[in-house]
Amino acid sequence: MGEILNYATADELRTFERGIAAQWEAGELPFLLHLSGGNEEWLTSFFDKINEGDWIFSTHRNHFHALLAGVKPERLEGLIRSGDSMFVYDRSRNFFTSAILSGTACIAVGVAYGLKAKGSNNQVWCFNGDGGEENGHFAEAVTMAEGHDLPITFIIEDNCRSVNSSIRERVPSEFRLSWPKRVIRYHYKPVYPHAGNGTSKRIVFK
Ligand SMILES: Cc1ncc(C[n+]2csc(CCOP(=O)(O)OP(=O)(O)O)c2C)c(N)n1
Ligand SMILES: [Mg+2]
Repeated sequence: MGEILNYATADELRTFERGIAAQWEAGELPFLLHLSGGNEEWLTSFFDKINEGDWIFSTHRNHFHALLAGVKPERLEGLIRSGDSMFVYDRSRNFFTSAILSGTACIAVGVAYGLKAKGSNNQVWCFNGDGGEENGHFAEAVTMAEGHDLPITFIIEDNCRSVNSSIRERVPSEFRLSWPKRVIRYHYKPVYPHAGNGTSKRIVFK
C-alpha cells in the first residue's frame, strides 16, 4: 500500500470553512453553495485509511473531502469564489464531485471495475449524503460493487437532513434499506444551514 493521503487537520478544515462562511455572510458569494462542518474529526481520522492514488468521489458538499484529498486550498477557494463550489474536480488528485445526489456512485463503480481489471492496489471511496442514499442509482451502484466484489467503499454522511427534512419525515422506518458492509454510515450534527445563495449582490448565470 502507498502513502496515506490526508492533507488537512480538523483545525485547518474548520478555519478554511469559517473563512468561506465569512465571505458568504458578507454577501461576496452570491451563489448556491454548501458549507461543510461538524464532521471534521470523523473525516480526518477516516482519511488515514485512504492512500495516495486512491480515487475519491464526493457530493455537492465537498469542501472538506477536497481539502483532505489534496486539492490546494487556494484553488478550492478560487473555485468557490467563482460559483463553482459544486463543481470541484482535480484529475491530479483523482478527485471528482457531482451536484446530482449520488451522481458519482455509478461512475465510481466503473472506476473500481477498471482498477480491479488492471490488478491495481488502489481503491475507490464514494461519499454520499443520507438524502443521496435514497436514490435508486445508489442502490444499483452498491449492487454492482457487491456482485463483482469491487474495491470500493461507500460512505453515507448522515446529518439526518435532506435540505430541511429529516430521515424520519422522509422515509418510514420499515422501508429503510440495509446495506452490505462496504457501505459505511456515520452521523454528524451539521453546523451550517443546508445551503446559501449569498445576499445576491449580483447573480451570475454561466
Ligand atoms: C437527484 C437529485 N435530486 C434532488 C437534488 C436537489 N438537492 C440538492 S442537495 C439536496 C439534499 C441532499 O441531502 P443529503 O444527500 O443528505 O446531503 P446533505 O446536504 O445533507 O449533506 C437535494 C434534495 C439533487 N441535487 N439531485
Ligand atoms: Mg443529509
